[in-house]
Amino acid sequence: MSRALVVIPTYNERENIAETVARVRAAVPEASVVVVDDSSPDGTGYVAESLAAGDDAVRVLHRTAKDGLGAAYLAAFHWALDRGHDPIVQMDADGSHLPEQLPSLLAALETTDASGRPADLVIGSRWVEGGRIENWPRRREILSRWGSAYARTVLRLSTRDVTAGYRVIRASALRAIRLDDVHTRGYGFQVDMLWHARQAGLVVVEVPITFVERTRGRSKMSPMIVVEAMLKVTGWGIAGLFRRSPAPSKGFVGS
Ligand SMILES: Nc1nc2c(ncn2[C@@H]2O[C@H](COP(=O)(O)OP(=O)(O)OP(=O)(O)O)[C@@H](O)[C@H]2O)c(=O)[nH]1
Ligand SMILES: [Mg+2]
Repeated sequence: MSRALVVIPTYNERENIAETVARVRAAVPEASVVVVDDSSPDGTGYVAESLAAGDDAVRVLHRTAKDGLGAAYLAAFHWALDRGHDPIVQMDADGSHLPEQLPSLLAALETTDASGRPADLVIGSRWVEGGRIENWPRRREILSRWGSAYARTVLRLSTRDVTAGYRVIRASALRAIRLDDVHTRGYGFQVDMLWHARQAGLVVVEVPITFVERTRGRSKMSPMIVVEAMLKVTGWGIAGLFRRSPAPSKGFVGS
């Protein structure tokens, strides 16, 4: 039987991982959890193992070195598909994505677009009506909004929040996306997935979330990660001009 799987990538999240996993288990007890840890020097992997030891629904994937968020997710996606999980949830470990909002994201998979097709991919969105951010400096908000607008325009996406990391995706949609073609390892991975979703003609729905900036642990965001994402988006946009691609999927906002 298929079972929802919540994937939580971690790098140095020792102070956050136990609370995040506990809140996920409480909010969606029917879902399994996998923590994907890149041998965090702070011992996050050991903390995750102790959580797994006390709960059959929690597993840990240990990777040998820090290899980026995208690489961690791709490994977890293959792992999830091999085990028949459906749907698959992407969630940060640092408390930014509220586990309590996951039931509404999962429910939004059932919303249909104008032609009656159910959603393949649900985005927990900061930039649709009802979306909120807590504790972000103004310049961080401007950078994120501007980055989303740039990628949306260049890639002709209809999604408002293209870098959002809180997502639910059907197993069938992961199979429809050629994961071997997704090469972005850093922050641009989320945009890369949307770009592939668009090319696969998937139905994308956005649900407003409240995003809470981390209060513990350190961000892994860096100027280099932003630059990598911008350059990649520009490259995909130029490549897209020379390729016939399907009409933009009509993104819509669920309740
Ligand atoms: N496995 C793995 N996880 C990572 C890696 N880089 C980041 N993460 C995790 O991915 C999630 C998002 O990373 P953050 O550092 O919070 O990035 P962010 O949300 O863009 O930045 P902040 O808003 O400043 O927190 C967190 O759970 C991180 O621990 C990585 O290389 N490998
Ligand atoms: Mg974060």
